Amino acid sequence: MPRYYITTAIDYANSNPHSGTAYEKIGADAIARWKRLQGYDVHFLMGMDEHSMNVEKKAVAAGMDPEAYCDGMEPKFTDLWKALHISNDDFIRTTQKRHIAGATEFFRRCHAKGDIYKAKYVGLYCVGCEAYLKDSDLVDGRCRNHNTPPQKLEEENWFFRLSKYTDAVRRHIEENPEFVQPEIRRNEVLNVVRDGLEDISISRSTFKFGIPLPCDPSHVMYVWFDALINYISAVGFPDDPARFERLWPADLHVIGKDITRFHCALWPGMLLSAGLPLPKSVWGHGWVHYKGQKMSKSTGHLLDPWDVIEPHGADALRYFLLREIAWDRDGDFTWDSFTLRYNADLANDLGNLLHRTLNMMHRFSAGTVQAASEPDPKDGALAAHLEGCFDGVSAAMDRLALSEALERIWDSVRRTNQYIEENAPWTLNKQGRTARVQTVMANLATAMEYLSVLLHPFIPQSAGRIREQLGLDPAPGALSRAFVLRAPGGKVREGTVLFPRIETREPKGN
Ligand code: ME8
Repeated sequence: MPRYYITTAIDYANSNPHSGTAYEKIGADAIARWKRLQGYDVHFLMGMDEHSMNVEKKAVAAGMDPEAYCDGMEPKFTDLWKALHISNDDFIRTTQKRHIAGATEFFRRCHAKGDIYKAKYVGLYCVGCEAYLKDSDLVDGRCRNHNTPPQKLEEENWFFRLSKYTDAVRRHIEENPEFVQPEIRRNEVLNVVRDGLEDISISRSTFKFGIPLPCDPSHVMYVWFDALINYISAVGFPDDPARFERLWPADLHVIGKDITRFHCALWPGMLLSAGLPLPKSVWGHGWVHYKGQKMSKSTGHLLDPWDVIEPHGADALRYFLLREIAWDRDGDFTWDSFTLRYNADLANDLGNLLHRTLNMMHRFSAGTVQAASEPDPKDGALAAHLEGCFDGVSAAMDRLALSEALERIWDSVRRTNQYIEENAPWTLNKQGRTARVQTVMANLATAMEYLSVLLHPFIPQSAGRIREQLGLDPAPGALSRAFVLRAPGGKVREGTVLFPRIETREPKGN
């Protein structure tokens, strides 16, 4: 079985996850689930990034030891990921032994290669970015990403000779178009790399919460140098070479657009220095805005995912974010657009389709799938449409066009509703055309099953409920293009409402 190793960014432990960080995990989950359906042996990694100045600050303010503070933060992430049905296989924390061992060994290799040296550095540091800023990163003297003034830092630090890898990284990006995606991110990174990469300070002596450098334990490792290594320390580097060999290089790092440079310039430079292969692909997704404004941890303008999940279910949030915000660009969450999409797509198109199908199965077909003994060209047209949908979804998923894949599926949901209208089983029933009614019902039950498999990566819980109501195992069936009519005899259940219609209801205090 071919393997597929997918990762997301590991979130800073200093604040709760929000709908932007959740969007990333949901998108990666849809990809992981799709790959599993395709038969890949998927390994899906997520985690928490702990050795940051902001984490230490928060812990000190709370009068806590930073690691104990992080222990308390872990469930804020893992509980949410569970509630969202994120199917990660592993969750790494950068304070874990396996990671510390990996980061220490990695550092040693770069040091042995002659790529680490000590020097004095004076620069403007943004704690939000955990990075020194260049003039081009500033707008009116403030960080472009965080709108906060940077701190002037003067330190004698250990540096990583990233400049040495400028040409190799540039060539790699130029020669491997899939390495940085989407195109807009690739162009941004290429501009940065073509300007020349500068050596980067990778240690701190002013702060203690971090991994001590093996060559100088009075310094701790810079949080980005430390954090990027999670992708390999989680899969056996350096202590389990067989596992590492099997899983590395990763097939896909899913990250937000603000951290593409770290993943596509620094990380490849680090890996080249350590003599390790580069990941196959990095996808820098866009931003989720909230009510037209960028979400911000510092101002608290955030959409709390629980405000959607608690009243409306995880799939409502998953569906909205994946459908409304194309995976390669920014998009906005407003309560009005959420309500519109939920009612139109989930409650009306999909919920009604299931409800009508099950209702008619009970009224006209004794709740059982009967033989399709009176076929009609309309059935072939529906089957052809669904098989076309399969091709469209597969092609979109190959390009990681998640929203487009959903668009294709909904096209088929509506087409299946249209099949009901054009066959009008209630009229056929009145006319006593039992064989034809049962044929239509068999086609409908098959279409719903077919759609449930395609829906699984995006709305896994609802796809499972659809299958249960159809009398099937809730786990998704095999992914197969062929529309093969269900064998007679299967029983369906009474329909329950999958997505009750909602009124716009913005939670108080938002
Ligand atoms: O950057 N919309 O952690 P983080 C979409 N620890 N994505 C968003 C977003 C938004 N509004 N806000 C944040 C870090 N993200 C580092 C990563 S990886 C080795 C280290 C994304 O908690 C962001 O781009 O600030 C990043 O990919 C992820 O959420 C975690 O952000």
